[in-house]
Amino acid sequence: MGGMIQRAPEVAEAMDRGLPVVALESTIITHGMPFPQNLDTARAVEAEVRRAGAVPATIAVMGGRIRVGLPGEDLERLARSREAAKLSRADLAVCLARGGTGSTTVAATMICAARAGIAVFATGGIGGVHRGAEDTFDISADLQELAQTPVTVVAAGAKAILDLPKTLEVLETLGVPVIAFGQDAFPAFWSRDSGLGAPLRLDDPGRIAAAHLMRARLGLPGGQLVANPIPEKDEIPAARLAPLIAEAQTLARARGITGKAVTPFLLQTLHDLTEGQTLVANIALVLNNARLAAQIAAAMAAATPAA
Ligand code: PSU
Ligand code: MN
Repeated sequence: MGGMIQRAPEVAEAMDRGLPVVALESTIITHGMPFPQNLDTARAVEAEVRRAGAVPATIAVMGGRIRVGLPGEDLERLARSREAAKLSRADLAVCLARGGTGSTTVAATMICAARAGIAVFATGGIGGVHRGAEDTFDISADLQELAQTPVTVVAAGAKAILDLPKTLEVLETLGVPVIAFGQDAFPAFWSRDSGLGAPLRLDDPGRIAAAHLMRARLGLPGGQLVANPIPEKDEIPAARLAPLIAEAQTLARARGITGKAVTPFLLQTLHDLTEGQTLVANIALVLNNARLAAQIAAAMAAATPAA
């Protein structure tokens, strides 16, 4: 992977010593939250990973290179940027070939993390099957990525703006383990309970690490989705959000929002409709995911001999 991937010195050193490292994505920074909360959150998430005993590696493409671990000034540049492209599996190579700059979605972050040798990644919520996908065919590339790239992704479920039953069905078809942490229900991002059961449940970060390693031993491609419910004190009840999500959806359709712009538009609209409450919850759930990811990475490091 030579010069294409540039690891921050701290990340390279931790990996050489077999210490736990947690990958973090950057689309949540450029397209998921407004400035300056995006920058504050990115910094707080990194601090949370450290507090939990792992080294954070925020991933983005800058100047035509995959950066794994961003020094403070680069993180700030990205958070302030209005030009950064939202990169998924389809765009990553073109952006690199052009020498461009972009933030990585869950799918692209998984690819970069795997190439860099990082197995655990924390985000807010994965993309999934959008409502109305039977007409639009809008299904996030995040789902396919989970089926082929060996990274354990810790998220608060899939975003509640999605069609969650269809998202779970597609994940099952693709053979992706969907593991709820510490509860039976599949969480719904801002809320702890989507009303749907999760296919699998584990209560111990060590077991989640063991399941990841077991998949590799079986020769199965792909990763795992760990669905970590938002802390109780931070959640927004699903019933309160339901009509607002419907309203945001109607607005998106009326404005002709399609493709990559859909998720950022819905998140921003819900932020406005709740006077910022969804953003506060989003920040809380990402921090919670960072903590669990660090624990899983620590368990994985303990179980894996240093290279
Ligand atoms: N988690 C958040 N906010 C976000 C995202 C995740 O709390 O904005 C981003 C991730 O990068 C994810 C993307 O991959 O949303 C989904 O985009 P799409 O639906 O276009 O695939
Ligand atoms: Mn999409």
